[in-house]
Amino acid sequence: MNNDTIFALSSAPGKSGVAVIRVSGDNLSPLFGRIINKDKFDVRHAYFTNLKDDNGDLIDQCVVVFFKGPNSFTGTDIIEIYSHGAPAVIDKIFDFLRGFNARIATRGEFSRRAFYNNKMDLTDVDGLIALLDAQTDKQRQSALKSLTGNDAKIYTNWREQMIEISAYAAAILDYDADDLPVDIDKKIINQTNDLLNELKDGISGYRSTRAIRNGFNIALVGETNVGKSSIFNKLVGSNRAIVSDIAGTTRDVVSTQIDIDGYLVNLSDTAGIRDATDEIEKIGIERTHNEIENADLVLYVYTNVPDEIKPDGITVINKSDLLTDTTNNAVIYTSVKNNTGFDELINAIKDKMHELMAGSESRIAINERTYELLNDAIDEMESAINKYDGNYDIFAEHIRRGADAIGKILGTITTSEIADATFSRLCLGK
Ligand SMILES: Nc1nc2c(ncn2[C@@H]2O[C@H](COP(=O)(O)OP(=O)(O)OP(=O)(O)O)[C@@H](O)[C@H]2O)c(=O)[nH]1
Ligand SMILES: [Mg+2]
Repeated sequence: MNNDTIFALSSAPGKSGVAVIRVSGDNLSPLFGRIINKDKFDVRHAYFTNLKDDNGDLIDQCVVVFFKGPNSFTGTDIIEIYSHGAPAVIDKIFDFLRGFNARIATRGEFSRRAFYNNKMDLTDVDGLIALLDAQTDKQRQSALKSLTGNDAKIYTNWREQMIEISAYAAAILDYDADDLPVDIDKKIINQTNDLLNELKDGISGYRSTRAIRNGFNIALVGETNVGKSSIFNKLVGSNRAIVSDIAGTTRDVVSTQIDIDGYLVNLSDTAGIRDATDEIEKIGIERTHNEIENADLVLYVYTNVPDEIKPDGITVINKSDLLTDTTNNAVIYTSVKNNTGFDELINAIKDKMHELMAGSESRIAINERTYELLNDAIDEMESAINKYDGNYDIFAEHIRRGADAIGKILGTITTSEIADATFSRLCLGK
């Protein structure tokens, strides 16, 4: 691994009180000595310095810290420079660093170094990506769990068990029964079954993890003019969607993100469903149907209690100010006009979200990448068990392939495409 000297702005670009510039490389002691103008210094110690260019002109007053590899984020030497957060200062410091043969880092290059220097595995990187994107508290918690190695521990344990099982299976082929533990074949099959159940349990949290990471999709659906857009605006807290008494006002999906109870929610207002003759409205209604399919939760809006209440989703009876009977417990009555029923509606949404999340306090956080690989591992283990006919050769091969799939999740077994795809999702300076 070539650890040439790279640098990047680690804080957000633009004007700020303090900017953080990170430098990574194999031997940064001379550079650090030059920055603080001292031959000897302590690691992990904050030094105040008047940073000067080669002409002796002051660049900025900075605080700098030296982290000696391998005890650093990347495993290489790292210098952190805290300067004033002005674009002109940052540019000048970048120029200064270029003078020391350093180059600007590519996207995700710091984390890539951490990965190749065994400071992070790919599940940690997934966690870091998710943490940097976290908008809500639940997202922060879930990401931190991955980032701090919770997932890696579980995957590593699964992989080790698979390697052990395949090693035993191979031993059955190679050794006399007398030399092997009693009932070894039964034990292998039992352990494989137990492990398979654990993996299935882990993957079952995917839907909720996805909902936490990407947001919970909630769609407002119903006939025209029942007040979907009015409810949408009420929940969002601003007049995002057009409201009018003309049926068929909303013709396209209007979506926005809101925070309900710490969960990120992608709320969509849709075109009212009716037998439209207008071409554009027809397309809008088609989109409504797509939105229902993608939704984790549908709010069905009416102005009267329907004959049939859909068991999934929440049934909302809006314009309750026009009703005399508002006593049906299976529905939520709202009135945008009188501003009533919205606490009940929000509570019902929270309950539904918690229902969906229940049992999903899954042990691992799963994203699209890990979901596919975990599925591969499950398929291989199922094949191993289903195709087992006393022949351990094929059995062991399936388990080995399962272990490889888990190895790919961790990045222990890695193709550069997997790593590249992961790191390119990070920003500069990470
Ligand atoms: N009385 C009463 N009128 C309401 C209420 N909510 C909405 N309205 C009115 O009903 C009309 C339709 O509201 P919208 O929010 O545009 O209805 P929509 O379901 O989005 O309609 P489409 O986009 O055409 O499908 C508007 O004139 C609103 O002011 C309510 O709670 N009570
Ligand atoms: Mg509308």
